[in-house]
Amino acid sequence: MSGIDVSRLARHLDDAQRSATAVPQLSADPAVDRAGDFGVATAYDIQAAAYQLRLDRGERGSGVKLGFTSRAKMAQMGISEIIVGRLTDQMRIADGGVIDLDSLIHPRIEPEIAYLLAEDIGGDDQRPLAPSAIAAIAPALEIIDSRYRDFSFSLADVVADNASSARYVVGPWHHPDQDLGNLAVRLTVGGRLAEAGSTAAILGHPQRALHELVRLGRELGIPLRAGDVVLAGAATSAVPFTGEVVECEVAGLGRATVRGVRHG
Ligand code: OOG
Ligand code: MG
Repeated sequence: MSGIDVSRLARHLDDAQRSATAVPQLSADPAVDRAGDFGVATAYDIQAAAYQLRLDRGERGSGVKLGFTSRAKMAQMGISEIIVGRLTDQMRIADGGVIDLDSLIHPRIEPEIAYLLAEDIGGDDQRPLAPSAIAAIAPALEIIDSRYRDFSFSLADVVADNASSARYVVGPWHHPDQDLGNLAVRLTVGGRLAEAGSTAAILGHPQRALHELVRLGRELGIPLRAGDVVLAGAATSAVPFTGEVVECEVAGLGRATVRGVRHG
């Protein structure tokens, strides 16, 4: 058994998030190293404990996100395993809304596809994902903000840090009958093209990300509920999020838009 103090590390990362202060990687902490095996299983325990702190403060779970489902993201961050993080209502920003950049450390932004779940999934139910489980699809944006210095981490570090989740924006919902298999994705910053790709970059088809999520959710005991938003993972690299208007446009689905503002 690992002697790692899960609740202490959860509070530590939660404090870093709330005070927008970067901290050293847990994997580089000699105390963590001495305490035992800081592996992915322990990291998910830390993530769950930190998520519980948010719920205890009155935030409500609003869904989950996948990380590293595209080669672009794997290559950018040097990690090649699919990970899951939790979303809450406090992280959600209205489409066209504004994000206070002073509340974040070194935010980056990336284009996403969002699914809206129509049914509870998982638990003892071993059936594969049915098409009826998806209520709607939408273009989305994710703002990630690693709590670690220099936005640099190991696999266990980023899992413990809730997969760098910070904020997300969902564009207009569409009926899920459109095939998401190979749609052009464009990320523009201040009207200029910053990244371009295809939904096919997400595990060949974003739907595969959902199947991976069902598998991982069962394995990790993360419930998926009707009404949850699922972010399938960015199709392109993330870019720094500064005080400009950023748009994610997905062919046939329209766009999600957000603006960053700094007060300090
Ligand atoms: C981790 C989160 C990865 C994605 O879409 O692949 C992610 C990170 O890049 O810091 O959100
Ligand atoms: Mg993402």
